[in-house]
Amino acid sequence: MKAVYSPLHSRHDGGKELHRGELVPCYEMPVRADYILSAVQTAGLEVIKPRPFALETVLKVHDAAFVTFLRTAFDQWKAIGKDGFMLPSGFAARSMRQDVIPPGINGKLGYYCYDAGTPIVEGTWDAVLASAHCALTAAALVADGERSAYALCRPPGHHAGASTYGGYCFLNNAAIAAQYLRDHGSARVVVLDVDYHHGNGTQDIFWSREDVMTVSVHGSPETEYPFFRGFADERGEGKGEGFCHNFPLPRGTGWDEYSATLDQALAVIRDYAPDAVVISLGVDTYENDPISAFTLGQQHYPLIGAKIATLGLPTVFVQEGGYAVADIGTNVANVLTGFEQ
Ligand code: SP5
Ligand code: ZN
Repeated sequence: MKAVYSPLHSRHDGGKELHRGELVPCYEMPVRADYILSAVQTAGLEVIKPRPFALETVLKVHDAAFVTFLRTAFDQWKAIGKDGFMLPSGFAARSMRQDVIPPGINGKLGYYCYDAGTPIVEGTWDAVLASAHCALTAAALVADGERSAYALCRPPGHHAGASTYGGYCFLNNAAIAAQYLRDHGSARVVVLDVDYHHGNGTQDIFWSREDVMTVSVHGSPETEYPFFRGFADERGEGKGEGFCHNFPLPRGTGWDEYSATLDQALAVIRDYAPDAVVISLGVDTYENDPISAFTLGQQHYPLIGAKIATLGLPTVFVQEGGYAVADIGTNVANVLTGFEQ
């Protein structure tokens, strides 16, 4: 399997996130990608650079004004004399108007962003676009006939909606990859999200669609981020009704329950009979993850890969979360080698 990697990811660095009432260095840090790169090279994957793609590939799933905001946000920040990192200081919550896009940068931040953990720095857009291009390149490899490909995306993407960002995510790399597969020969695509956190952005993007099913196994939003999405009764809407499946699990979930739930998710996918699958691959389900509460061990990640392989489908792996940095590379590589065996 090929791995797609861009060193531009490191341009997204230097921000802080609000965590339990304190501004702390971001858990989503550049060294994550360094560990993953090293581990997938050791595992024998061939590492290639992303190809460039037209911005239209991104605009198929994201709102144009939102993408313009992401591209120009830091310039607007500098124009008001600021530097460093950008976080919003007010949100369009219930009872606030949703139809007004504020002209100023501080208002815009609160309009498009939904948490205080996802700073933008000067190099963020360069990294975000390169990350999307990694996902698109992996999707193109699979659309052109490879059995599978791995996109080493950083920043991650699955919390980014059509016109919203948060959860360390800006553009939804997995959704962009799924849409690319739809446009290049796959009539039905599934995004299976095994990150610890619910893939609310991916769900949002495909909520009303029957041609892309979203399936997510994650920590219950009753206690876990993103708190307001990811419940089992969310099933999609309109034409998309019945094409969204959520499997929330309680804190403390270990391999036995996780594995049985993943089997249920895979059964739903088999029933749908897609032409291809995109895996939102987070390894924050790991027992030593600093912000998560499942108890999977290193030995379980090859088993996840092997289970995904039983679908027998063209598969695009897209990197999402995982914050136990010393072990993140091993855990990711273990999923990929477990898939290939
Ligand atoms: C891509 C991804 O994995 N994004 C995760 C974003 C999570 N951000 C908020 C984390 C809040 C963690 N709170 C820890 C307290 C646990 N009780
Ligand atoms: Zn996560």
